[in-house]
Amino acid sequence: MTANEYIKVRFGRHMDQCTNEEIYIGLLEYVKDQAKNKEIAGGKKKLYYISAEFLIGKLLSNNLINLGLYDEVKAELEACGKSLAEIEEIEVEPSLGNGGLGRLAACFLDSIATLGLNGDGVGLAYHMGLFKQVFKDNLQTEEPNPWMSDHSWMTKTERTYRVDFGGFNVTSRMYDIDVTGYDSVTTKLHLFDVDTVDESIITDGINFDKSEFTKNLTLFLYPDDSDDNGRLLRVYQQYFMVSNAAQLILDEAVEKGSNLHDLADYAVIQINDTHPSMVIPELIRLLQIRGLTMDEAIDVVSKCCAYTNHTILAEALEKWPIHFMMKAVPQLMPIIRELHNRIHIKYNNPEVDIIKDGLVHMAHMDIHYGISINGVAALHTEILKDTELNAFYKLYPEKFNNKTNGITFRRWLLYSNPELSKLIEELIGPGFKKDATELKKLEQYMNDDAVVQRFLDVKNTRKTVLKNYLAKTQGINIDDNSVYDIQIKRLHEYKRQQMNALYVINKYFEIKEGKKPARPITVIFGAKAAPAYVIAKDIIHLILCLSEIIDNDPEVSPYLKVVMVENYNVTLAEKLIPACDIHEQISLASKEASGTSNMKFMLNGAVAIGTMDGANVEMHEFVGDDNIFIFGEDSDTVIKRYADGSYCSRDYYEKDANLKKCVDFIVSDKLMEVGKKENLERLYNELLNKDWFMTFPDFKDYCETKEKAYSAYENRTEWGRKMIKNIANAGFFSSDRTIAQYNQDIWHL
Ligand code: 26Q
Repeated sequence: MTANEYIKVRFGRHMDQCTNEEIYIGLLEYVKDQAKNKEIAGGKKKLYYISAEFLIGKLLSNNLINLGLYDEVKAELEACGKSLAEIEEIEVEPSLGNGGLGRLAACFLDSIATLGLNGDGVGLAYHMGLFKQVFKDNLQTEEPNPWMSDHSWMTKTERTYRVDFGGFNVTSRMYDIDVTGYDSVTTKLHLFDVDTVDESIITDGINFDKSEFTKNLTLFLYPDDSDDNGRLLRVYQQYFMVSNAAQLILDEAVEKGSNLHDLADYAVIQINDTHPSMVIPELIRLLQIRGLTMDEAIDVVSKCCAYTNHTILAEALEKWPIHFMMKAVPQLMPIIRELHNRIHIKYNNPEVDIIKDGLVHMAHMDIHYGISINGVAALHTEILKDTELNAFYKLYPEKFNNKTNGITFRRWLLYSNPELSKLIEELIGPGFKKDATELKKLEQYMNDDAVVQRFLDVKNTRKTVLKNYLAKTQGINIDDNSVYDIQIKRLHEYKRQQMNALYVINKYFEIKEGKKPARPITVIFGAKAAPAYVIAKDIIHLILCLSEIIDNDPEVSPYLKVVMVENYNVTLAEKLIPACDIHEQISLASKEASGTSNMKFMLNGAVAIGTMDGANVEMHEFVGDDNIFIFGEDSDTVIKRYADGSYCSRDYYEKDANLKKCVDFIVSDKLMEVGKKENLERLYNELLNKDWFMTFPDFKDYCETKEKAYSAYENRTEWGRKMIKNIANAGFFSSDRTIAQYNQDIWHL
């Protein structure tokens, strides 16, 4: 049955007689039906990828592509005067993640299904997801972001579990989303929820009544990227997630014939950062209830669990106070104490203890009682081994391994950039869609100027698409003849959006002084700040103020524009990335575990300006000095500087007149006209007295390197060659490669 026929049966009317809403609902149900008919991945052993976040993005087009229905449905729509793009606008993007970690989990599910592996995702069905960002008076405000409706990708299942907390219990229900592999089998994303969640307890913005956990358990995703505010609710959420996961895992294993002593033959669990770490004591607890001794249960669980670390920021490594645990999940504490005691006696080394100073160190538990610990880029894994987790590396060198992150090319090339996909296919055939390393064949065209021009043309097309999209959706007007310089990621000091803002100020002064750029520059930011992260919100404020000042200055605005897109999310990323010329990957070396937007930009023919951090290091290795703009101090220098405590931002400020001028501008009269004194002064003082992420030492090099990049951009053909070099070498960063490595080294499915 075609989509059109399906819709006719469903609504009694032909597609061209239906509203866009009806067509969307019809297509959603059609696709769900088609997915149901696909083979489900099978096998004795199953992977459970447990994650507090799955930033899946919109699913309609993604599923149509993966099911091989995209062209057909697009044509059917066009035949009745509709475009898939307008139907897609009806779909609401679920915001079930903060950023990189959540989007990675979504890319991984796509690759697991595509590679035909028997693996499911397990997480939570947050009703409001992460907050929706709204700008008011140049400040970020937060609003709830509901996404569930009667017609959604989630299907209610009959599976329910009882989850016990200190003093009360809840009944959960499992909802499933089909994960369609590309021309392959399907797997599942299981999201757990409770029926008692009450959306009416939200008061203003994203504030809500914190007193009744039965009402707020899955209401919101904890809106925090690596700033640990240690909230009790998060412990409740995490336990709810892992208790459901553990019950599901044991039930499915038993259904397949496990006697539970052999659980490791039936299940392997990937713990996505420490958020699901309580699955270890919970499984031990449940196995004891089902008849195993403590010794046996610990032994079984220790063979099933693997942990991925996504950060080296010490403040983001979860450590829960014992009194939190005693309140929320008292039944786990005796088990955690037992796990701790065994380690304490065995190693007699406080550095590797699980319980210290009244805190439970979740990562320590994962490392002692798991089969694997992996970092997410080569440099990151080396830093974990050498410094952050060195004491553990000495105990278990064989457990440590690297799995450099990847992205799904289905969403980030085939769907987001059909023009580029088409050009690539014309040049090297369709093989790259299944084997990303085939992109390497594009290098043969680097000296063919006519082909190079076609890559430049595709970029121009996408720049115009973005221009129109921003005009339509956000009322922002940009010049598609300008160079698009883009930084999109969570707002965090270590990612250094503030350094990019200082560069904007530097450029503003240059233009004022008569030094005009060869071509207008559009600097685009997209970032949400955690609501409680004061300085991050001040940085957003600075960027929005700069945008206003420059827009209203006729001397500067023809040459420079600053844009901060509102409510940056997956849907916006899909528009921004294909249109980008230069992408900013400017974290302080050693701080960004990997980064994944860097890979998406590379694949779409943008050139990076970046530090030797995270996966940038590997990108640089692939493309060489001529095709990426590297600057700044390296991670060894930075790590040493932290160790000896020698950094003093004020020294740099006083010695570098240009830097001083840019920093002082933050608290100038000009800024105060459009901004808030309190916010701007706080940011200024933070930079001057602390600058914990060392923007000042890198600032001069950053400015000079940006000038080099802008000037290289003017040699259009040479730039086109750089674009091709980047696209041709992006194959390694396919999540299909990453997942194949997880399977080979850890999961053994
Ligand atoms: C921790 C404690 C309490 C509350 C919240 C949190 C919390 C929430 C989200 C801690 C961390 C996160 C998210 C981290 C994250 O997204 N890390 C990113 O992971 C990507 C995928 O591996 C990497 O590419 C990025 O470098 C890394 O920053």
